[in-house]
Amino acid sequence: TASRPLVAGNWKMNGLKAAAAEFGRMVEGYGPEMRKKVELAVCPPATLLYTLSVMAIGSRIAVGGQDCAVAAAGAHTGDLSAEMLADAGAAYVIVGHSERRTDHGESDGLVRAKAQAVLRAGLTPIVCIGETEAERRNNETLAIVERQLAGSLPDGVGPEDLVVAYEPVWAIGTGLTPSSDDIAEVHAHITGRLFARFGEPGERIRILYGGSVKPANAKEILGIPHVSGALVGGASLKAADFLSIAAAY
Ligand code: G2H
Repeated sequence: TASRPLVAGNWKMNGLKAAAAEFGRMVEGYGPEMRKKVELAVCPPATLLYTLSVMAIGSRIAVGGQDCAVAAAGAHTGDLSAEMLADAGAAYVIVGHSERRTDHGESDGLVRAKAQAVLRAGLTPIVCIGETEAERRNNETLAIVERQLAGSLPDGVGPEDLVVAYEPVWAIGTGLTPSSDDIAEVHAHITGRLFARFGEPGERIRILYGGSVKPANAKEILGIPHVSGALVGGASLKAADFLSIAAAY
């Protein structure tokens, strides 16, 4: 439920069948004590989604997709709908990851349509936003984040419906992270915008931090006010690292 923080792994385009063994170690390591404190989710490539969702039965690690199409079905060769991801066992779908925005030119409007598709399928979108290095240098971070939020989030959502992930583009996969003060400033700003748009429930929408989260910095980052979890890329591929990040709670 939305009351616990969420640590979500984004495997990106990594993971062959053998990676299921790593997921098995995550399932084993996610014991009752950890479950009380933190929700875990893993977003593998879609080819592994069904396999992992079957392995996850009973463990309560959620699985999710990394993207989806806007339409529910039809003539869209190569695309996967949110309904298909739901059918394969997904509970979450990441939308608007910066790699999608960059590699596939996804606009805020398209990301919003995808988030709506995820909601239509009964799943929870994890909507990603974040500034580039140039935008950070020009002191545009808060303005960019505000614009992306306004354009990418569907209307009428609350803390049970949707998760926001703040991922500064320059911190993704680079080993660089903003200072804790900078993360705190952006998360407080996002919280304020969510309150302005959705009222009091908006303030309880979980806001994950993403970008080079690893066991060594998890405790500090997850302790920052208004950070209600993490979206973890590279460090989510190994069960030991992923569980050690979750253990920061
Ligand atoms: C940011 C993150 C996961 P990493 O993209 O979404 O990746 O943790 O490898 O920086």
